[in-house]
Amino acid sequence: MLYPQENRFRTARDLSGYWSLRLDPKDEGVRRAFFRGIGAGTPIAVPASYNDQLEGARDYLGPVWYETELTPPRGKDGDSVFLRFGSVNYLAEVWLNGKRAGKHEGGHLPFELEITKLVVQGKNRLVVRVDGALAPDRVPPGNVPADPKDAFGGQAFPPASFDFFPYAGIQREVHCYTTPRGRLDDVTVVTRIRGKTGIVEVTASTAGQGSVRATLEGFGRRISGAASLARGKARIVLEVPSAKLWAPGSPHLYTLAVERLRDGAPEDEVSLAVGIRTIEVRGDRLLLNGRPIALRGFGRHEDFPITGRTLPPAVVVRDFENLRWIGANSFRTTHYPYSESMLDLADRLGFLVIAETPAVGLFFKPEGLDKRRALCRAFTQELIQRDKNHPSVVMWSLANEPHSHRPAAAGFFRELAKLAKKLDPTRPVTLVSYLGAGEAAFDAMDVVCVNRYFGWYTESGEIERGVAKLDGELDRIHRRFKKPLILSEFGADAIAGCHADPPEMFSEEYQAELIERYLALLEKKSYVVGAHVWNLCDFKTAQGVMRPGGINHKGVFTRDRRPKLAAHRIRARWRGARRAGP
Ligand code: ADA
Repeated sequence: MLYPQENRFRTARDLSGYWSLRLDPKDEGVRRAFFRGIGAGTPIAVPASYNDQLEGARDYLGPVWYETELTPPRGKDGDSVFLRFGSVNYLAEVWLNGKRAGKHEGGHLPFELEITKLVVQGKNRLVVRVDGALAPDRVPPGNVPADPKDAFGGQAFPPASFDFFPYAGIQREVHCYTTPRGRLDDVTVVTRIRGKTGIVEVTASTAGQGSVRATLEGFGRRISGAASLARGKARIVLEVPSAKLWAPGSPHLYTLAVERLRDGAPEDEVSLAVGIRTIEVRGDRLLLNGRPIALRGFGRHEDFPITGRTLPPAVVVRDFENLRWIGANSFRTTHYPYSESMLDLADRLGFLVIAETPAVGLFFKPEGLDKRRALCRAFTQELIQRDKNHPSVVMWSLANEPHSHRPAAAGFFRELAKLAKKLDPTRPVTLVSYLGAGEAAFDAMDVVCVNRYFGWYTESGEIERGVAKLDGELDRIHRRFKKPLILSEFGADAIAGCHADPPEMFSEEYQAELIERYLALLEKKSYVVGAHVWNLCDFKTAQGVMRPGGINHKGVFTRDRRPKLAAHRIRARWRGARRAGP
């Protein structure tokens, strides 16, 4: 899905700012026609979760009503006008001037609604109803009755089946934008390498007759090609001699301009950044541009005080600065797609991203399973459609820690892996499991990702015993699946400022010692292609006996981005001895 852009054919307006909000605890807003105007509302910042902005709204998960005034950008006669929401969590229904524009289910992924026939020049009233409720047939699920076999339900408030706060609201930018009559609907870029030549294959989709021209510029080169449209598509292959490849440390980006032509005259144009790189699995290795690569990095959250699930740009910049400082080259978008601007920066700065769907805490009891399956297919499709052109995205993660004990799980993920590879045959697919050798779904994956907390949740207080247990188990998992393995989560809670010598649980020393011992073990495993510490930063969770102050303290940085002892020790390791290993 193309991000809104402004050029000679297109206009876009960002609707960020102060909207009005009204809680609707009795769910009477539709009956009282709030969609014609919500009446008495309170100022609310968009984009941002609403939970921490308003007194008394923290644990309220909807429905809420948003309202703002929209003056559309001035396009040309015959243009189409769209509304695009970067993310609304969880269910959004949209009205313009009292008329229904559409709806979308699922947070963290964009959706757009055409409003050409609803919008007027001048002032329009935009109203959005948001329902952030937790439910067993949603993805991610919540309000799931506790059942040790299926879900760690019941012990958190709000009752999420996942370990992060269920922030809700309009959490990413909203744009109103226009496209010309003969608009480009989509562009897909695939890159290959032949010797020193980069191959950039551009596929453009658009309706009607005519042709498409693609022009790639960068590093003193300007290479152009064109192709006629056939059945709504045009495919152009550009060859780049002595190409500057994209990789961490040298994230070379070209600029691609794609024009839609009719009788030789341009009618529409979009531009995007292109990184020439390849990613593939070969035996036990993960190869970037044909060379073994190891992922050093973190699981994270889009999480910050007051703004909730929305990271202010300055915090995004700070997080990348901290990732560079510590010597990381990678992160996983745990446990949901991150913002497009975050991935644009990962492209520019050279980070390897495992892009994950919002499927966390999935369980496979028959009730609601068909709905969860349909949502997982939709979200996988929406994720790949949104992020397929980012060179930084090197792998798709279909889920985090599904409760795969039930037989239905393996088939569920086999189908999902097939869908992902059909949509994007160029990237490896993975699943992140806590089952390990018992995760039958790994048979359908290209890479095996495992989360392990030996020495924390089990072997508590005994790092040595935990590491020894991990040593044997990783080998067992590799013997079973014979695929590259990423330890996608490991770590320990450390309350910043809590110190103990000898180390003891919840002290910074214990966290640092455990992480260092894990990293030392992973360096010895030739089939380990990645180490992602859990977590880059402390983050907000639901309330529960394991989360003091409603915070998960496994960050190696605090929630306000200050380094703990573990951050310094990891930095010494990752920046001290540069090697291929994680
Ligand atoms: C799991 C889960 C994380 C977090 C972590 C922890 O691996 O994937 O989201 O909950 O455990 O801190 O216990």
